Amino acid sequence: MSSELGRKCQVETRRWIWLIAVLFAMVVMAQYVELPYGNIVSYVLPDRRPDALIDGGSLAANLSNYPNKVDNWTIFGDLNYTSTTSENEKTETAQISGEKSLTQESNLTSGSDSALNKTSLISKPEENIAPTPENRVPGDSSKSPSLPSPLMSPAGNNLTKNNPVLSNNPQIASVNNDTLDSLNKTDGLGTPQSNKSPPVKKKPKGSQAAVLSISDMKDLLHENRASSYSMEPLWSSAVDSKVLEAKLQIVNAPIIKDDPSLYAPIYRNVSMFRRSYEIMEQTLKVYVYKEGKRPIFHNPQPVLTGIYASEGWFMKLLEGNKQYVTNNPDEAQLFYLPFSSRMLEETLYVRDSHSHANLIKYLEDYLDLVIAKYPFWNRTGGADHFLVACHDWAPAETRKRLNNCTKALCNADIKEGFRLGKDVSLPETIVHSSKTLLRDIGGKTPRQRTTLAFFAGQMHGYLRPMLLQQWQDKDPGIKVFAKLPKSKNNKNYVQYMKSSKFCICPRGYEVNSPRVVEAIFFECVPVIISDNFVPPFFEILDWESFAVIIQEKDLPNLKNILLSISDRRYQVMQHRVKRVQQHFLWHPKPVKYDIFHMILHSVWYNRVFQVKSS
Ligand SMILES: *[C@@H]1O[C@H](CO)[C@@H](O)[C@H](O)[C@H]1NC(C)=O
Ligand SMILES: *[C@@H]1O[C@H](CO)[C@@H](O)[C@H](O)[C@H]1NC(C)=O
Ligand SMILES: *[C@@H]1O[C@H](CO)[C@@H](O)[C@H](O)[C@H]1NC(C)=O
Ligand SMILES: *[C@@H]1O[C@H](CO)[C@@H](O)[C@H](O)[C@H]1NC(C)=O
Ligand SMILES: *[C@@H]1O[C@H](CO)[C@@H](O)[C@H](O)[C@H]1NC(C)=O
Ligand SMILES: *[C@@H]1O[C@H](CO)[C@@H](O)[C@H](O)[C@H]1NC(C)=O
Ligand SMILES: *[C@@H]1O[C@H](CO)[C@@H](O)[C@H](O)[C@H]1NC(C)=O
Ligand SMILES: *[C@@H]1O[C@H](CO)[C@@H](O)[C@H](O)[C@H]1NC(C)=O
Ligand SMILES: *[C@@H]1O[C@H](CO)[C@@H](O)[C@H](O)[C@H]1NC(C)=O
Ligand SMILES: *[C@@H]1O[C@H](CO)[C@@H](O)[C@H](O)[C@H]1NC(C)=O
Ligand SMILES: CC(=O)N[C@H]1CO[C@H](CO)[C@@H](O)[C@@H]1O
Repeated sequence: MSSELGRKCQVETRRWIWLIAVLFAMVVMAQYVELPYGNIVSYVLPDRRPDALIDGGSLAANLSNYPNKVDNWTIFGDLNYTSTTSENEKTETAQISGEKSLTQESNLTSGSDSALNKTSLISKPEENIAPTPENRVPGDSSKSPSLPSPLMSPAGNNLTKNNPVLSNNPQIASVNNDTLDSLNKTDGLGTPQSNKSPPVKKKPKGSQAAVLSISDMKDLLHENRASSYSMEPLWSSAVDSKVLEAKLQIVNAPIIKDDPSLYAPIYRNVSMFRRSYEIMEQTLKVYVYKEGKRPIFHNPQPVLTGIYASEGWFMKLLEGNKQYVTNNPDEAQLFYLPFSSRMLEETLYVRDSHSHANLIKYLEDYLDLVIAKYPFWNRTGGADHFLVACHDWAPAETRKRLNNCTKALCNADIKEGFRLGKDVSLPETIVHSSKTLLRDIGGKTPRQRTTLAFFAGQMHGYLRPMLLQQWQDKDPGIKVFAKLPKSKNNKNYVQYMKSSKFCICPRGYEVNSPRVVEAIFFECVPVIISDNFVPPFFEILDWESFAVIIQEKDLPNLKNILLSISDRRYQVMQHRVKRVQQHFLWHPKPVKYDIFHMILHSVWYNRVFQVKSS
């Protein structure tokens, strides 16, 4: 009897030793494989060698700080996710009992379960099909894959190193600290990150290194505002004092209590937004350079439909605008470079050349022309100039000589050099027909929305295959498809968007996706899964109040995260989605607060806050 027990014990002990050995090996492996990632850390924290990763103790010691950096609605992958709510939310939901506690919690040990599941799922062989025109779901982007180019450093590292926002910012450093912590968190549980490799699809190295939460982005926005990018104008102009005056008025905006057309909870600061918008209406003048040849310049027509429609519609509506456009550049606060990044690609890209050097050259020649002919760029170093570009390549195409101007970009990726407080996250909108811009708008009431979460689209990038592997046919509430059955007018897709509670917007090849706006269009709460993506109109809208933002690594927890949102909270969010919708709609003739005005406003707003008050 006792000997049997002893034998059992022995077996048990051996099993344990074996297990520990395996765990140890996995941890070592993990660190080995993650070493390249250490580089990015060493750039940011020069005194921390990559192998500091192995010395996890001191890092782990500050795990307790980690939740503080976690944003209210940015979820860091613990089952014990508890939402916090904003001030507004508190009053809105005051009458609701049973709403989750308002404190932020992150159960650091509870991750093991999900992490293990993640591991087993990721190590499955890739089983996804390359996108073909046939399996393209309308409502999906038909983007060209990323170009390998010297400009687009495949490792985020160099970008981080060279990016003034990233490299000089203590905020980022602390994010890196956090990331190290979270790495240890997973490793400590014997769940090797190394199982991430081979990744399902090429995932940029170091992409986990500095994932900015929404609250990190907010901090960065404020810091960047405090330390303006722009130089002193070479000589002063009458418009400078106007812009400065606008800034003072916005900062000292009267508090508005109720404006029926602006629902306060969805804005960062509704008073400032309204004041800024009013002053824009009263004073903003934009000069549109007349130079530039078609079809790349002054040619919105071909870009009014499809996934790049934002740049086409903006160009069309601005060039046709009487209120804001001036023919007198001396009275302009802003200068628009009227090109289409879509037409640039269409016209000049040599198929399979994998180079866009000629595209960049074309834009820079244009800039040289404008610089030589007019004094305006030189006066501010380009700080009062802007461009609006929706193509994936636009950040890379404008990273050198055009860098000083404000860029409104669909591909609003911090890692691609997007500068909070200077650049504008341009909503990517998909337009099927320029005649029926608002067709099918709206959706079911919260109660009628029977599907928990929905996604359909091509397997662009590394994340969507993971989404499908993890959630396809796994759960009746989560409907994810690579391909929906064909239907007239895309009816199936639209029906799902209208009758799902949450619409999943995972990144594609790049961070942006037309789904974010689509979800809002169909009054479905967007679930953004795209690390370092800056959501549209970030400087104005409080995204966490109406959208769910999940880090890519938390994909395995998707369902738990969504289920942790109470019915009441869901209703609040869905109502806000409806209220924010007006800002994302195109109209053949622009209307107040619509997407055209919001784009212009964000460019204006950033310009105003860039001006130095000397
Ligand atoms: C952890 O952070 C706290 C405050 O943020 C700091 O005082 C402490 O020294 C840190 N611990 C370690 C081990 O660095
Ligand atoms: C979540 O946290 C609560 C305490 O706040 C604890 O009782 C519960 O067991 C945790 N759940 C999980 C899954 O970790
Ligand atoms: C959550 O939001 C509230 C109000 O916006 C803010 O006071 C609080 O600091 C936030 N908490 C975290 C952890 O970011
Ligand atoms: C964390 O989760 C574990 C089990 O998953 C549970 O035992 C523990 O109580 C939780 N801790 C907190 C603080 O929620
Ligand atoms: C992990 O997988 C097991 C079984 O495969 C399942 O019971 C468990 O709920 C999963 N955990 C999570 C967080 O998905
Ligand atoms: C990093 O940036 C520097 C300076 O811009 C450049 O010379 C170098 O080639 C880049 N390295 C990589 C690996 O991209
Ligand atoms: C990172 O965290 C450590 C403690 O874990 C702290 O000593 C160090 O100052 C932090 N680094 C930065 C850049 O915040
Ligand atoms: C909004 O901005 C105004 C003007 O700067 C300020 O007085 C007010 O306190 C801000 N409101 C919030 C909620 O931050
Ligand atoms: C602007 O500056 C550039 C370089 O300093 C110079 O070549 C150009 O002539 C200037 N433009 C004007 C209109 O003076
Ligand atoms: C960009 O701005 C800086 C000052 O902020 C200025 O020195 C530089 O000449 C500008 N570049 C161009 C191409 O105008
Ligand atoms: C690999 C590693 O550094 N693991 C550490 C992670 O953090 C725990 C404490 O939470 C340490 O005990 C581990 O050594």
